[in-house]
Amino acid sequence: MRIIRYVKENGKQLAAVTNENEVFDIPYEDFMSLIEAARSKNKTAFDIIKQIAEVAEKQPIDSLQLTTPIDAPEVWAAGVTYKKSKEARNYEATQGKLDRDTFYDKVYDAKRPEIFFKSTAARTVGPNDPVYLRSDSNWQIPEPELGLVIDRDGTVLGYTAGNDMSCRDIEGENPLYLPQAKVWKNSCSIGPAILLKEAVSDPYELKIICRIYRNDEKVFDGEAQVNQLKRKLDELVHYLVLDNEIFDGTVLLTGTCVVPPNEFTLNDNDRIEIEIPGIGILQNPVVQSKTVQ
Ligand code: DO4
Ligand code: MG
Repeated sequence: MRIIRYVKENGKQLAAVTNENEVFDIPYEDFMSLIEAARSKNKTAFDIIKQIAEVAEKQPIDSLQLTTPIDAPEVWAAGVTYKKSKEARNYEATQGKLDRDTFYDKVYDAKRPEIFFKSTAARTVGPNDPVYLRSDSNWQIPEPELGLVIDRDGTVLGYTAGNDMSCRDIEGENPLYLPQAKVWKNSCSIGPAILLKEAVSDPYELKIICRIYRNDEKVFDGEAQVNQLKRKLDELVHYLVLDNEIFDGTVLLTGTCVVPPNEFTLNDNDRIEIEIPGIGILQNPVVQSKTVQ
């Protein structure tokens, strides 16, 4: 069972999706209200939804205008958590020479993971919203990642898909440019749904698939599995919350393991699909920032 939000004439409506892709409204304002209601009844969110499902009127998901499944107050991201990401970063940092060890090799093996601030609710977009390209970068890619939805204590409440849009040239020029390589308007998307933690027996079995289309032709297709992660998900959450103040509904992106070929860069009008089976397909068109009015 997964939770979505869609736009209704009178505002945003929280809803649940059955395994048959049928949607029914649930009477909570947002995802955290559902969690709080479950906690106050000593139940899981999954139990509450199952009960509502028995009597609820259902509609097909296709006709709905989806939005972010949660207004995540902050999105944080872990980096260099997969070998594939380390290799791609080494290519950037050595201008393709791969002739020396870098700080990416060090962080991949270090006890402390890389965790950085990625986005705020205002910068984060949902399904079908455009993600923007920076106007001062010529090498940009989507980073398809598993997102953990956590509460203020770091308890994992569910899983979503996320896109950590990245500028490989800016990051490769100087690691101190990381915030500029990672954070700008519409540089992060999440969705289309939150898969409840109780519905997932082993998150390491989740697959992450990324497809990129240009003029309706597929120009990239890649896939990986969360079990290729170098670290444990709990370890990433531990370092995020340690001596930090984290808010209910924060999303932690857990790093990328699907990287397009080094010669690839996103173009205006491309379309990105990030699929995590069980969560759904997060689709976003790509728009060049300077064309945005
Ligand atoms: O070191 C820079 C960021 C790495 C990252 O975003 C990732 O591995 O997903
Ligand atoms: Mg990333």
